[in-house]
Amino acid sequence: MALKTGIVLRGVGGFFDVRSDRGTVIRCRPRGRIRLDNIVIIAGDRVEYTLLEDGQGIIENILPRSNMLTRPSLANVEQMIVVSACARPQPEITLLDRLAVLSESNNIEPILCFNKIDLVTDELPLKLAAIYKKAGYKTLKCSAKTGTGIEELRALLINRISSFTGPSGVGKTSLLNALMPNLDLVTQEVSRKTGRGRQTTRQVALIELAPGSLIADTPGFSQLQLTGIELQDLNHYFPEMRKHGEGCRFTSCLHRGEPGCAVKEAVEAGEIAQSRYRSYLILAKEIEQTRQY
Ligand SMILES: Nc1nc2c(ncn2[C@@H]2O[C@H](COP(=O)(O)OP(=O)(O)OP(=O)(O)O)[C@@H](O)[C@H]2O)c(=O)[nH]1
Ligand SMILES: [Mg+2]
Ligand SMILES: [Zn+2]
Repeated sequence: MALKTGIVLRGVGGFFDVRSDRGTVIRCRPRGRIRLDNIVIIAGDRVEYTLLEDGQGIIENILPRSNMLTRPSLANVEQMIVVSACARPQPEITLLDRLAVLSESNNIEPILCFNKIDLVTDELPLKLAAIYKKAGYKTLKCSAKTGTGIEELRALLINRISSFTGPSGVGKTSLLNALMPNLDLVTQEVSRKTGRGRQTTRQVALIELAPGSLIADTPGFSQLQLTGIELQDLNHYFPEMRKHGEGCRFTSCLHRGEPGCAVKEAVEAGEIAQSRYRSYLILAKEIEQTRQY
């Protein structure tokens, strides 16, 4: 029987919903051999399957992944929408930078999305958005509540596999609902007591926004130790350091006090934001410390 290809949208108790290349969703189970080999199938996987007469499918092979994120598991993501809230909860800058680095190091384009723009009462969140724009990222200011920026967001998602990520309560699921009002996914108010989200989304699933445009709603990636990143590579995952670092006296410059450091000069001249440089130093230290084991 001829093999067909598709993308795994979600796992459901031993079964997988696979989006065929023609756009239909086929309920599949893996061939026994796959289970015996302990191969784990995750959302985003491109698979080959055979179609049975009853309309269900058997997954025969998993095609090589271009990348894989863990906790939650997600494969073949092309861009990461890093969502933060302008308020409720307050933006966590180091976390944003960490998520941006995590995407860049996995060859995923980060897009910095500042949601809840309707709650803005002072300039701080807007300044924050400007910092990321200047650093070289695509940025977006939006409100899932009023609809501001939603069409702009939609345009960025066309024909790509994207994932929402960011802390609990920033409005990832709400943005998906705003993009697709028929979806009606569950969201929950941020706790008044702690000011934090309630970890409402617990599973990762890919949702089809339009033919060929898939988006994952996630509970946020919790495994955020930057495992697998070498200290000397870290600065390449900060676009503005990549750029300014070309002017450093030493090609191996880590921008931590070496003489003739163009990055340090750019920080002092206000060309690179202090907060970004601080995050770089924090993450660099973390990598050094984990390496000592
Ligand atoms: N004012 C305002 N509230 C928003 C906006 N977007 C989301 N919210 C509210 O923020 C709360 C949390 O939204 P969710 O969409 O559940 O957040 P989430 O990021 O999916 O959270 P987790 O699933 O826990 O990771 C809900 O009460 C939403 O109604 C917005 O643009 N403006
Ligand atoms: Mg959610
Ligand atoms: Zn330098």
